[in-house]
Amino acid sequence: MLGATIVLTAAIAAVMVSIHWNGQRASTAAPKIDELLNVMIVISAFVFSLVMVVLFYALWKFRVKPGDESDGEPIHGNTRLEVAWTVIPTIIVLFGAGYSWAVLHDIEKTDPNPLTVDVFSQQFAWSFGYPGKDNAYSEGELHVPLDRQVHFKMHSLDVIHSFWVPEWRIKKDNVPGITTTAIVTPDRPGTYQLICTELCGFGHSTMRAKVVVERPAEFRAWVGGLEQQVPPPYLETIRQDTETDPIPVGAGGA
Ligand SMILES: [Cu+2]
Repeated sequence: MLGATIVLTAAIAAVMVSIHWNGQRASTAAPKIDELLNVMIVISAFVFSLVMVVLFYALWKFRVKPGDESDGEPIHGNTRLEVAWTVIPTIIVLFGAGYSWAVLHDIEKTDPNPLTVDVFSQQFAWSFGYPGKDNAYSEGELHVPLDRQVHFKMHSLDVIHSFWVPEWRIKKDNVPGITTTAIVTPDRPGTYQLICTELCGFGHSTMRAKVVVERPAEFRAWVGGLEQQVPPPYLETIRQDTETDPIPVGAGGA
């Protein structure tokens, strides 16, 4: 049975691991998260295979013979089996928790010179505030510099939304009344899509924004060309929620 379980695990895991579930990798966290996902896929494939093999073995081996109307044997527990099916899953879950914690700790390490960008979410749109006295502001389009850690400060103006750029692998809820932070270091230039992944109302599926990762000089020029400023009620949201970064774009080497 162990042989069949291992063969089935290998077959399922080979297919599942070869699929690129979240597209290209475009942040420093992406390879670490993919590795974590692959390990979890192998563990899940093993558990699934074990259950299937035991199930089908039992169906085949203990199938009632035609004409057999007798009762099954009375069974009153099996201590060894019960200890095993408690201890082994506990070890698997604790391993998964420890490994996930280590990856999270690693990808959320703060760089000495991060850029802070405010993210405003509302039904059904995204807008962004960039650091500096003028609070440059963009709607529906987010630009960030390449190879610099960005701290996204999330502010929801109504219900819970969720910030997700699949290629960065990072996902973070935007919760009204509090500020949540997502830490991302984009390491691949290009255009991506920011997607809301929290069912937030009628227009949820259309709640997207364009994301552009570009060289620092291009980023500075783009922010410099923004004409809008963060609307005062939004600034109030930031003040109520938490701090904002007073350092202008460019001053910190963006
Ligand atoms: Cu939504």
